[in-house]
Amino acid sequence: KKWKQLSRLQRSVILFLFAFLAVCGVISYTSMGEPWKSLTNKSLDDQRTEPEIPGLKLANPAVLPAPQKVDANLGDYPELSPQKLPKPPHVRHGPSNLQIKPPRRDVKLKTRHGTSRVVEEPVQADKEEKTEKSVISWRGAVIEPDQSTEPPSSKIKEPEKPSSVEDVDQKEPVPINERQMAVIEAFRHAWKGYKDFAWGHDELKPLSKSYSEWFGLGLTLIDALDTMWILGLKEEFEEARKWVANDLVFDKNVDVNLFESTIRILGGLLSTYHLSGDSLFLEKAKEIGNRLMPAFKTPSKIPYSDVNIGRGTAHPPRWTSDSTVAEVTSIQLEFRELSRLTGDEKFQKAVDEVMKHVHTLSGKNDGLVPMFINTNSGQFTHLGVYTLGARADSYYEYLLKQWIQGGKKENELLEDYMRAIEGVKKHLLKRSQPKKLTFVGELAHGHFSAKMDHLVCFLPGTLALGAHNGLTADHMKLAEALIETCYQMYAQVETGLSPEIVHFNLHAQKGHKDVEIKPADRHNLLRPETVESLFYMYRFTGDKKYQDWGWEILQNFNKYTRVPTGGYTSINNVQNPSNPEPRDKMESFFLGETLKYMFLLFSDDIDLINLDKYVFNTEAHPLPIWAPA
Ligand code: DMJ
Repeated sequence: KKWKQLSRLQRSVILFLFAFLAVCGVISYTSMGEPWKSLTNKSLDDQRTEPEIPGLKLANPAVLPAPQKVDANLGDYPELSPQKLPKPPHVRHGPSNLQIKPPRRDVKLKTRHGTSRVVEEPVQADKEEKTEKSVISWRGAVIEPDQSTEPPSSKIKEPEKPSSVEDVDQKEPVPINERQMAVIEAFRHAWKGYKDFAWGHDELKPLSKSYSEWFGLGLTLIDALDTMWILGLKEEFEEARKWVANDLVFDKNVDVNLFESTIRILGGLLSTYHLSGDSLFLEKAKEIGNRLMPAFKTPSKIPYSDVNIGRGTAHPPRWTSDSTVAEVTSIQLEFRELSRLTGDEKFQKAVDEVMKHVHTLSGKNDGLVPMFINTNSGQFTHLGVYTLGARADSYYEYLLKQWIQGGKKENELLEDYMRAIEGVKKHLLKRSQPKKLTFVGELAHGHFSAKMDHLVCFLPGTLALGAHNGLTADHMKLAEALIETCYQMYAQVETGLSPEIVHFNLHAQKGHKDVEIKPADRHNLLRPETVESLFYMYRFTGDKKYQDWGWEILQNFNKYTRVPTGGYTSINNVQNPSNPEPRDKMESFFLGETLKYMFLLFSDDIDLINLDKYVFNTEAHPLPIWAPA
């Protein structure tokens, strides 16, 4: 009625005003940008992490979901208002955008006398990166929020429990010290040799200035990726990353060992993906993971030792249908993590089946396992021989570490681990003369042998890790005794470097040390196990003697294994300081493990690979722990 009473002019003015307001509204809506868009169903769907392999869903809801974008799960958290939306995740496009945080501008060196001085930093700092808030960083490494292993819900609903983002961002970076600088220097020297004479090949031969191939997959380069990341070697990392992007080809008619390629290549790619957040490494990890799967096509589901990654065929060694027990039971951390990341359950299923089967097998001796298992029958073979050394070692290590990786829920793994350590105490532990060193020997058909491989020196670290995770304090006591023994395997030898195998004296004899070395065993391959255990012992006790022991070992590596033109070499004779007989080979684990553990041992930063967030695979590649304990 009123509208009709208005004049024509008044009606036109009112209509014009309405039209004007409507146009303004549309403009202001569209100019709100991404935060608004992300509230629409369409854009939410776009941002949701797609399964990496089409059509496949998460393997197992009990495990942590694959990393998701921070704003991907709004549907699960309806209480979130648009204003609370986190910043969109950082987008990576390639090498120039790699989210590497260099350690710092100035590296303060704490001298052993407590004074400090400033030296040139090992890598260039990047101004832009300093302001990037979406990046979680710890010294020398970065995790994007979408890489965090905590489910988004715990970050949102329990603000009192700091996430790894807050943990790290609020802390002052811990300066690199002199000993860590020495490790960086050693790494660079080793890398120089590899780069100059073996680039893209498996191993450096530093004396002949050439290389050797094992699988033809750039083994040293891949094994060293995460070490470079942790040491803050940005330029070297980027160069290696380019090689992975452009030259790493798995479609090759080549036989690879399932265990070695899993722990070094798959493990190295997965950990580098976690540290750098660069999806290139996950893509490559998926590819090698898929290419290794034919190994599990056996009558017993116990995998064959060898796979042709180009042809997709697998087979046991020529002379037997057996596989090595440590090999088939030390690929689980990697394949389980690959399932979690891809959502493809086949990887985890295959390796879990092996563990379940081994759990039920007869032929164990108080939890100790034989060294071989048949791929046809699925039964242990060569019964009656028990060692914590070659062919069995990492079976024990992975029992504990899988239990930790899975959030300490898989009781069978823990049971098998606890039983095995009781078996070690009952059958394999003895004391030497004259120093009464506790050592782990071997048992062959009821006969004890006082032989201990250097490989066994992983055990003190593993025992300490178990004790840190709530297992009996006895394990820590044993770890302390055993690491002393492993150190003596270096200290009692002329070069200060351990041989591959020692025999302990059980009876005191005049002029004899605890450690005896047979001519066939006096080589040193630059192995990591003692340094690895020193790292765990220092992390958990803070006792500086462990750092000092590691420092002695590094100096002896420099003295007897360093090749002036670049690289380090295995040696044939640790008992001859005037001629240790260089072997002309630098194993990939020297860069992948030995130098990495050295660097971590000398660090006082517990967030530099926090052991409550990461578990190291047996090749020193850190993988995330799935759920908080
Ligand atoms: C590495 O490949 C791994 O540590 C494995 O578990 C044992 N052998 C070497 C290092 O000695």
